[in-house]
This record gives sequence, structure tokens and C-alpha cells, in this order.
Amino acid sequence: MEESSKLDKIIEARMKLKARFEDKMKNTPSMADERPQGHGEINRHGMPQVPVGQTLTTKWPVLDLGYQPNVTLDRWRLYIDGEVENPVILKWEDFMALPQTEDTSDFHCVTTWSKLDMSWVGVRLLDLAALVQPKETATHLMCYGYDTYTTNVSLEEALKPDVLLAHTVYGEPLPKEHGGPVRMITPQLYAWKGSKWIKRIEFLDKNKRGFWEERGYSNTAYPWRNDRYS
Ligand SMILES: Nc1nc2c(c(=O)[nH]1)N[C@H]1C(S)=C(S)[C@@H](COP(=O)(O)O)O[C@H]1N2
Ligand SMILES: [Mo]
Repeated sequence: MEESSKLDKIIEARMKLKARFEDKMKNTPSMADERPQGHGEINRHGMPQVPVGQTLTTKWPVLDLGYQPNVTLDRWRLYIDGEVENPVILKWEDFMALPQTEDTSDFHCVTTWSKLDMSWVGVRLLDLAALVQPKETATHLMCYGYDTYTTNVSLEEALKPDVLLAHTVYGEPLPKEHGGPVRMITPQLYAWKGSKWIKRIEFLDKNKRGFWEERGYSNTAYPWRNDRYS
């Protein structure tokens, strides 16, 4: 297929997905809550910049399972499958040929630190979803890291425009300790919902718990509701 018609297809599929999840998305806490809990200036999403219980840091702590996988670009693959019409296995070149998004967003770790205004480049989860075309039955994702990490996210959160599979941070390739070559980021949810060293995205027709969710962390992880445990 020609590059331009490929792009047209992604754009068309993106618009359809947006329409399909619009109402659900409007009802998510980061868009619907009248009194989001937190303090500081109001950010571009209408939320207080610092969610309840969080403290700002300018450092960038590293959190992992005690193991940082070494995934070279030639061996890197991204598997996207499950409840989709068009499962794919992307190589690095395929991934970099997709529409690229630059964004500045905040990072909230459940262990109570937040880091503001991080600048990222990556591919929107929305555009990856447009590529694989989730079936009508798809409601959630399970994301898998090369380190065996897993985490679950609902589609109405995952398809928001600032959820990226990021390969660049502050203008440089994402360092290995922070999940390079590619990690997911979920600025509107606690950061454990974004898998570092992401390897596979599985679309699910029901919710399942990931690594931390099975160990008592919240399925939903809304920072402005102090939604840490369940
Ligand atoms: N694959 C993988 N992803 C992960 C984790 C992990 O251990 N493995 N930790 C999560 C947690 S708890 C947080 S707060 C962020 C930390 O990202 P950072 O180490 O870049 O600060 O990554 C999340 N994603
Ligand atoms: Mo975390």
C-alpha cells in the first residue's frame, strides 16, 4: 500500500475510534470530576497540577522489578494482538514510520513523587489502535514489558491523546533505565500504568489485573482521587 493511503487509513480509523469512545472518555475522572483533589495551578487538562498526596521532584527516580532488560533496536519487536481485526508485529522501522507525536506532560508515581513538564516524543496509543482496529468487544488492554511486567488499562483511558509509546525524552533516546527503547506513558493515571520496555499490547474483552494490580494496587489508578489501592 502507498504510504499516503496508509496514513489516510490510520487517520480515518483514529476518527472512528475517537467517536466510539467519546462518551466513555468524557465520563472518566480526569475529565468529569468537579472537584479533582490536589493543589497548584490548573493544568491544560483543567486539573490542579499536583494531585493529592503528591510531592514535586526534579529528579527522576528509577523504579523496576530489579532487572533492566537490554533490548537492542534490531531485536526490538512490538506485538499488538488480542481482540483486534488486524494484529501486527512491528519492527523498529515500522514503528518509527507511524505518525509521531511530541508532547509535554506530567508523571505521577504512586510512591508520591511527581515530575512536571516532561517532554516526550512517541506514537500515540490511539494511532496504534487505529492500525490494529479493536473489535467492538474490546474494553481493556494488558501491556507486557520485556522484563515480565504487566499492567492493565481501560481503553477510555488508553486512547486519550497524551498516552504515548515514547522513544525520546528531553530530545534524547529514552535511556534504558527509564524503559528504553520504548515505554508507555499515562500522564492522567499513576505511572505504573505505563509499561517500561514495552513488548506487547493485548486488547481484552474484559478487565484483568496486571503485576501491581494483583498485589493490591488499584485497577483504575486516578491520581486526583488518591486512587492508589483496591
Ligand atoms: N516494565 C516495567 N514497567 C514499569 C515498571 C516496572 O517495574 N517494569 N514500574 C512502574 C512504576 S511503579 C513506575 S512509577 C514507573 C517508573 O518509571 P521510571 O523508572 O522511568 O521513573 O514505571 C512503571 N512501569
Ligand atoms: Mo510507581
